[in-house]
Parts: sequence; structure tokens; C-alpha cells
Amino acid sequence: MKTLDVAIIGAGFAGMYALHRMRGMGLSVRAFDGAGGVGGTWWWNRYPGARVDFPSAPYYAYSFSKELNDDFVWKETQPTQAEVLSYLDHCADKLDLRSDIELETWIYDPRFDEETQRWEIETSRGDHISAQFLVCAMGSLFDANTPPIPGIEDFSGELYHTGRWPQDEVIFAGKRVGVIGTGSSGIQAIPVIASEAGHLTVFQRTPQYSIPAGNRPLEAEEWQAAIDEWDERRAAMDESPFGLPYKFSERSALEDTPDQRQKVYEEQWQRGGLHMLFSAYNDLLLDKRANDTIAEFIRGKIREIVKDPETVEKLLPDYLLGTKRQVIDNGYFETYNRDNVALVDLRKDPIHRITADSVITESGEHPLDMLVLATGFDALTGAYLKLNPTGRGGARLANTWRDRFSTYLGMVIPGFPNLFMIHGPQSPSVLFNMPLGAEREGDWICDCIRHMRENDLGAIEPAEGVEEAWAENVDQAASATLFHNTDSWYSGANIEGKHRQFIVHLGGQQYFQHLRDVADAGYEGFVTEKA
Ligand code: NA7
Repeated sequence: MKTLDVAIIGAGFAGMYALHRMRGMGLSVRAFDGAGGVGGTWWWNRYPGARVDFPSAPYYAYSFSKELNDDFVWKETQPTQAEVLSYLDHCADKLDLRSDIELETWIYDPRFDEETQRWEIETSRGDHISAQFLVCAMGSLFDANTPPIPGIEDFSGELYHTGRWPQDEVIFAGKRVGVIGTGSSGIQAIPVIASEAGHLTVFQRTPQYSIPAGNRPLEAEEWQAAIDEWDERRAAMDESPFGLPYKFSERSALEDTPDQRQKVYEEQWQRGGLHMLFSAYNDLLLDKRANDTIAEFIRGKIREIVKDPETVEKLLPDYLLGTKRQVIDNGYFETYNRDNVALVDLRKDPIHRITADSVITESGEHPLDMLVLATGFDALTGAYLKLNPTGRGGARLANTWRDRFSTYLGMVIPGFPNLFMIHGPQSPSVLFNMPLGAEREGDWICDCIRHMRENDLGAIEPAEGVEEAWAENVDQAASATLFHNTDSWYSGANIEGKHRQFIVHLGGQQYFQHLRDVADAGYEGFVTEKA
């Protein structure tokens, strides 16, 4: 048996940071990860075209250490999956983390022992770990969703999920490939697959408002400027509402004339990237009338780019722009002008079933050698339900969350003492700068553990009922926006039978201020036990 102060599940951005910080505090700590390498989400999601939808360091990188970049140069403005993974590998070496990371090691069913105030854990390697604290850094998008399409298990060609992409190279050349799903993963993969495959059929349920990523190589002087201005850029992230490197407009879209708006949107479109949502106007995600103006602009772009009128009709989105995860792309709409690409609109032509070598839709059979599921994840909560810890009184998480996902601060779960989540449900997670959020949440957990040690405390957990006030806090932040009008994975709508509950905290910096306030008030809303 190994006895630890802290067991961390996950060795991506969040887990590695927590490991680094906690080792620095003199705690005995190890991280466990089922993957074959460090990198978390970036280890699993190695599908063609995968990249960050965000500028590189200091923004999408560890911001706590400029030195981590001393011998690492980012090569593209929005890095590829391979580049991010290589950065995280570099960080694992540079911070000397590997000796405390156990890879290819899964953890399920950990159990809190109320007598010892410790988590008892059996790993897939048969080791028994006893740890006072369990830190879950499992990633918000881990539990890959394979939809229950009739016959899917009969498919005998190559079958891949973007979120579980194989290590070995996948060859598309000469093959008839089908892609189901047009979220970020599908839209990143489709242009690359189309350029290599014999034929590509895209099965689309919801058309998307994709914006050009505007990705390009990072010039040496641009990278040097990022290093020279590190502190200023880092400070700007702390000021920006969502830790983003964008200038936020202070102007309503409704204050401008249609011609003025067209000019503003065109400038943003040419510039590329997620800027458009924040820098064009301040009410695009708050006011439907403002949202309609940008939605119509993008529909206009789709009409301009795609040549076949029937395909255009299938591609025109009609939900409130930005209320599903905003997608940016590298040549997505242009792909539909290729002769080897066909688009099936599943809303009009639904899938009946999958056979050994085809997808059968209402209109007929689509023969395939390979099927790529770009069908997303049981986001935010799926990994926790698979972990299914046992808390106080033998309560299983699946039972605690049977009717509603309940947390306090998105960091802890009622009835599960000494278990912390990073990027958990009801935290900002995917709607804040994720590496920065991971650092802040990791720091908060470190401070909490230090507080417990200094006060001779053995266990900490949410006080009775605080989860209800927290759920209201999450709902309030969302209700000021247009997000709750749309079915999305933010609200559990992508998974059959999942609670319909908005589980991302939209408070941005205010959320992190709230975390600090709770700590400053002596961990308000928590109850503790002496060691
Ligand atoms: P997403 O954004 O959840 O996209 C999944 C896509 O798969 C989306 O187009 C779904 O359509 C589609 N989907 C899901 N289930 C089905 C079924 N049963 N039939 C047809 N189509 C289906 O996941 P991604 O991996 O693309 O992106 C996840 C995040 O990773 C992304 O937001 C970034 O943060 C990085 P729907 O829209 O539900 O109609």
C-alpha cells in the first residue's frame, strides 16, 4: 500500500500543475492517468486537424512560469494538438514531474473512509493507495460519446472517435469515409480528411456558424514580443472577463447601422479567430436582436463561399450564435466545394441504422470503409460518474447526482469530503481560459490544504444545503445571457437521459473572486473535522 497526502487523477494541464504546486508544498503526491503519456485532453484528441482555438503562450500555456518557454518555441498562432502535446511533455520534463506520474493507470470506485478521513483507492495495476485528499483533474471533455445509433456495433470497417483517436497513423487515402458530427472536432477534421480521402460523406445534425481561425505561422519577432511582454500580457489576462486575450467592445450592435455593422463584422471575419464574438460588439451573447445581426452575417458568408445552392441550404445555421461552443475553422465551408465531399442533412434525412459497411439514412445507403464519430463527450460530469466515488455513509456519486448535478463552487461535492475537482461541473471550465483556470483552481486547493494542515483539520466538505445556493448562483450567471435558449453540451442536451441543467459557470473573473472571498472568510460554506 502507498500512503500519500494527495492522489491526483489526470496528468493534463490541470493535474500536472497541481502536482507541481503540491510537491512544492512538501506534500507526498502522485498523479495517475489512464493515458500512455502526459497531456490529458491533448493526448487523447489527436485527430487530424485538432488544434487550440486560442493563441499560444502566455494565453494557452502555463502562465505561472515564463521560464518554461526558455527552450520551447511556439510555431503557430493557434497551436496544433501535436504542438500542445509536445509543450506539455516539455513541461513534464522541465518541472521534473515524471517520477510522480503513473501512466496507463486507471482509477475507478475510490472510497472515502470516515474513520481514517482518507480516500482508499485501487488502481488498475492492482496497487492500493491511501490518500488524505483526492484531486480530480480529469478534463471537462473526457468521456467520449458514442451515440446509440442502431447497428453501430455492426460496422466492420475502421471506426474511430475523435476523442479516442489511435496512436498509429490513420490512412484515409482512397477510402470512403463518413464523419458524423459537426462540432469543433468534426469541423477541424473534415477539411483534412477531405483532402486525403477518396470520398467523404459528412452527416450533419446541426449546422454551425463557423468562423475562419485565421491561423498562421508565428513569426520569430511575434514570439519574442510574447516573451518580452510576458508580465503585461499575463496581467491583461487577469483583467479580461474570461482570461482571454481579446479586446472587449463596449458598443452594442444595435447602436450601429446595418452598413456599419457589416464593416465591423467583415474586419473581424478577415482577422479570424474567436475575437469576433467579443471584439465586434458587447451584446452578441446577451441580446437576441444583436445576435441575429451577426448570425445573418455568417449565413451570408456561407452563401458566398459554398457554390452548390442545395448544400448551402443544408449548411445554414439557425440557433443563437455562440450559445453552442463557437467553432473556428481552417477552410471548413470551402471543403463543400470539393467533388469528393457530400453533405447529408440529418434533420431532413435521418440515420435509420448502420450496417457492416454503410450508413443507411432515409434517402438511401452511404457505403463506407471508415466511420469517424465526431460526436463529442458526456461533458463535465461523465468522467465523474464513471469514477463513481463512494462518499460519506456509503453514498455513491451516481446516487447523489441522480436528480441533479450538485456541487459547491464547482470544486467540491456534498457528502464527498476531501475530494476536489478542477474544471468540474458548475465551475467556469470550458468558458474561461482553461490553463489559467486550472492554475487558479489548483492554487485554491493548495491554499485549502495548507489551511487544513495549519489548523489540524482532517476533513473538509460543503455544509448542508450550500449546493442549492450555488446552483442558483450558476443559473443566475447563465440567465443574463442567451446560452440557456439553446440545446448544447453545456446543458446536457447532447446525451440521452442526462439531466437538463446548465453546468458551466459563466461568471468568469467574478467566479474566481468568489473563490478567493470564500477562502478569505475562513472557507465559508464548508464544515471541517479535526484530524
Ligand atoms: P460537440 O461540440 O459536442 O459536437 C458533437 C457533434 O456531433 C455535434 O455536431 C452533434 O450534433 C453531433 N452529434 C452528436 N450525437 C449525434 C447523433 N446521435 N447523430 C448525429 N450527430 C450527432 O463535440 P466536439 O468533439 O466537436 O467538440 C467538443 C469540444 O472540444 C469543443 O467544443 C471544443 O471545446 C473542443 P448536435 O449539435 O448535438 O445536433
